[in-house]
Amino acid sequence: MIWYLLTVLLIIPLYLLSLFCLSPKDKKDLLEEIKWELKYLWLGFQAVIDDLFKIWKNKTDLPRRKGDVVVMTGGLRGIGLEVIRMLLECDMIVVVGCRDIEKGEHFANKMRMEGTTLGKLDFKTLDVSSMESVRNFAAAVKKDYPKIHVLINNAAVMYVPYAITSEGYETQFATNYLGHFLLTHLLLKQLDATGTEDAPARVVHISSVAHELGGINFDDINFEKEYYIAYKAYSQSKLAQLLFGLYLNEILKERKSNVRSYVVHPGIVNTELFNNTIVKKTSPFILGLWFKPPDKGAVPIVFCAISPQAKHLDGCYVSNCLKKETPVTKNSKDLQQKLFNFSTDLLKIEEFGKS
Ligand SMILES: NC(=O)c1ccc[n+]([C@@H]2O[C@H](COP(=O)([O-])OP(=O)(O)OC[C@H]3O[C@@H](n4cnc5c(N)ncnc54)[C@H](OP(=O)(O)O)[C@@H]3O)[C@@H](O)[C@H]2O)c1
Ligand SMILES: *[C@@H]1O[C@H](CO)[C@@H](O)[C@H](O)[C@H]1NC(C)=O
Ligand SMILES: *[C@@H]1O[C@H](CO)[C@@H](O)[C@H](O)[C@H]1NC(C)=O
Ligand SMILES: CC(=O)N[C@H]1CO[C@H](CO)[C@@H](O)[C@@H]1O
Repeated sequence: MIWYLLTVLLIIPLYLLSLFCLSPKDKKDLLEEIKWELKYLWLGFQAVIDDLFKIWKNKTDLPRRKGDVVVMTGGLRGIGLEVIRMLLECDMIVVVGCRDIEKGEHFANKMRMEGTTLGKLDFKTLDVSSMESVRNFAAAVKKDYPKIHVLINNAAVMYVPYAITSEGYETQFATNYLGHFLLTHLLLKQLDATGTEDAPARVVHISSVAHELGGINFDDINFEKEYYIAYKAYSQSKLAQLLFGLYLNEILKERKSNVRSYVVHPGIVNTELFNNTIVKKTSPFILGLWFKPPDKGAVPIVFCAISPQAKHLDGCYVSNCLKKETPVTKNSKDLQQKLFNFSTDLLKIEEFGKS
């Protein structure tokens, strides 16, 4: 804790020093960046404390679901890897969309050697930041699996340097949100055909507390005009996921569909997602000391994906396996609809879920 504060105190003078050697515009941009850095440090601090008090709520049952199919994006490290392990314990078929299939096979062998014998793993190529790759992945999944019980939108990048994908989207927006929006659209029919009234199929979106700092930059979604602050773009992408997750559940209920949508904050978890943060660069041991280990981060995700006890949490934002209210969950109907319309327009989707 002391170290955390010391790190923050160290960073500030460093920033102030660099302020002296900049032009007025650069100064303004840097000040804005510092503001975001501090906002994140404060939010992260609060979230770590929240986890410390509530981690005992980390329960999930692991019901036998022999042969049921889960599709998940990203999962060869961090939280996703632990989610896979738990789903295999339930004897499920886990279809993982990842960029490096060989790495997948390697992990599969390792997991088998470590004693996970149940279930089945299937790796398929997916770069979720590319809409073309998402379409190919969805087609390959549908071909092999007419039934899909759960979709987990897990893959993400955080605080990456500014880059625009070949299709013209800012990387964090494309990876964390838009690719998953499209994937959900493309697999919804399968999910719908699989779910029943008693046991609806589930879509689980992994959002983050970071959504609390975000806004949706509709006029400049890719930060082409505005100065790019990686923190701001990450918040935007995680807010977008939350808004979509909440709205999707409303549409599904309206359509009397047998699919339900959940949004999860896994906690502040020690993974490589933090590679680009100042805390990890300056004092990595803080992560090991204070952050949740990945297997604990996986619990609320698995809970929302398969636990009968989570049934009533559809359409909620879930943290430490509990429903959590934030300003966004309380009051964002218009924003949800605006983003939904914006996204379907962007991707030229005529009717969501009908493909
Ligand atoms: N860690 C936390 O404290 C925290 C807090 C709140 C929310 N979350 C959320 O939890 C989820 C899991 O994060 P994590 O902490 O486990 O992160 P992580 O260890 O960095 O794992 C991210 C995963 O996403 C995959 N991925 C990234 N870009 C991809 C792309 N373009 N196409 C396909 N896969 C891609 C990575 O695969 P590669 O091996 O191919 O890179 C990796 O498997 C994320 O949605 C994150 O936003 C985490
Ligand atoms: C994160 O950092 C570790 C240690 O420096 C490195 O081994 C790993 O490849 C990095 N991962 C990512 C995704 O940048
Ligand atoms: C979104 O689109 C629907 C249908 O086209 C329309 O009725 C609604 O007013 C739009 N909402 C917003 C906030 O743009
Ligand atoms: C499912 C799971 O991981 N449960 C763990 C929750 O935390 C308690 C206390 O740390 C552990 O004993 C449980 O195994």
